[in-house]
Amino acid sequence: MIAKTSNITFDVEAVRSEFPVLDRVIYENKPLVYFDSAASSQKPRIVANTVRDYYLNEHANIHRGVHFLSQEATNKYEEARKKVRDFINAAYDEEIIFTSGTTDGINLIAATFDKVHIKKGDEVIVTGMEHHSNLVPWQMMCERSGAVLKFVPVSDEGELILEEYEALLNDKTKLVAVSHVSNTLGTINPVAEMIKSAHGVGAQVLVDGAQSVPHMKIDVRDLDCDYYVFSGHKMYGPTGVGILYGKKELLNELPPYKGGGEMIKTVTLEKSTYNELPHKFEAGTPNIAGGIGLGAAIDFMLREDLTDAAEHENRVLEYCENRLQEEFSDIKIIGQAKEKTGAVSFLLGDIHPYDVGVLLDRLGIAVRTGHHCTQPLMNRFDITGTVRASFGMYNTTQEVDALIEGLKRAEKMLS
Ligand code: 7TS
Repeated sequence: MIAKTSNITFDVEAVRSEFPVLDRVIYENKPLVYFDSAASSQKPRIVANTVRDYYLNEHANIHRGVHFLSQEATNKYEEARKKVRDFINAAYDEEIIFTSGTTDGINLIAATFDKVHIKKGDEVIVTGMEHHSNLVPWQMMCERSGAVLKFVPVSDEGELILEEYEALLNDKTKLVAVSHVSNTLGTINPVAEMIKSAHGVGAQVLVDGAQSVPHMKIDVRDLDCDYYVFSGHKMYGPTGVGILYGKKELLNELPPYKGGGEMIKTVTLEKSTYNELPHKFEAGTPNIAGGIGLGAAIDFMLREDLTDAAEHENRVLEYCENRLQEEFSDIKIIGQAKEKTGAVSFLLGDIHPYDVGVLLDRLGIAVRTGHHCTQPLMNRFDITGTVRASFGMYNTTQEVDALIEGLKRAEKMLS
């Protein structure tokens, strides 16, 4: 099927044909419907083949070898860094730090930032909708440094209350950490505006882009964010690799995170001096295959017009929300923000989300249930969990129809 809405042409069947797993039939005769891309997306052939070819034909350790294979692998890894740089429109290669994922990138900043920027009584702002990965590291940093953690509240619609955010900002605010897109609600936060306000009081901003990079074009220079973190595995790439973008002058101010090979310039028994960016933050042998595979994931994404792909995904999301509301009198959608992408969270009557998830699974439909690593957000809405359907560019409205039929069965059996 070629989806045509307004003037977009997006060939979802051609995209799907790149993902062999989507052809699977499970539990005897149930075609797999994969609605769990917010947890991890599926992988297209080009990514799997690139990783396989690397291991079978190209592997050697990088950056330190004089021999052919090492140089070839180094070139491929560094080419991937440039692809990431261009993909998010960073200015310099050395602003792109390979990490093991979003969690690792946030921990890198949280483990080093206080050493140069925080004194007792300073303030750090996070929001009430953060993934635990963008909350717990800041709690740890504040505990260690004596900084005070402040929270931007979330409205009933699932949006950040921006007046309250503005009121929290003051000259003690040193850092703001905010997700670009909520993994639970799908809310797109107005991060450009929030960054501008934070800079107004001299604070730096880290944006958690785990759920935005798969769904929208990111321009870190346009956003003017200080740090931007994301994971390869949520954007059609391999697991175990991610990116920390940071402004060069700010990364230069931070001390190293991990000590070891690669991150040093000179070492004596007593003391070491440290390498330049990006190597200063890349101690040890990295996930070479992951980095090169992430480059292939970017190639895959750029084959599509990303605006068209996003429009297709948003059409599937909107269709899903509309059908949920039309077909079920007792449905509660958690998160009704004006700007959303990627995911819809809901509750069906008083049926436990876990029971809905198990029944849908038996019908071949993969959704996620529970608190989605956002327990404070669950407390905010006075619930213990939701059912979440999340989307990639390979999902279709026909798959949403299968979800709706599955939910009807669940309602009949479980209410
Ligand atoms: N931040 C956000 C907004 C996320 O959605 C996730 C993962 C992370 C950080 C952590 O990413 P990682 O790659 O380091 O693990 N989110 C989810 C999810 O929604 N379901 O499973 C993982």
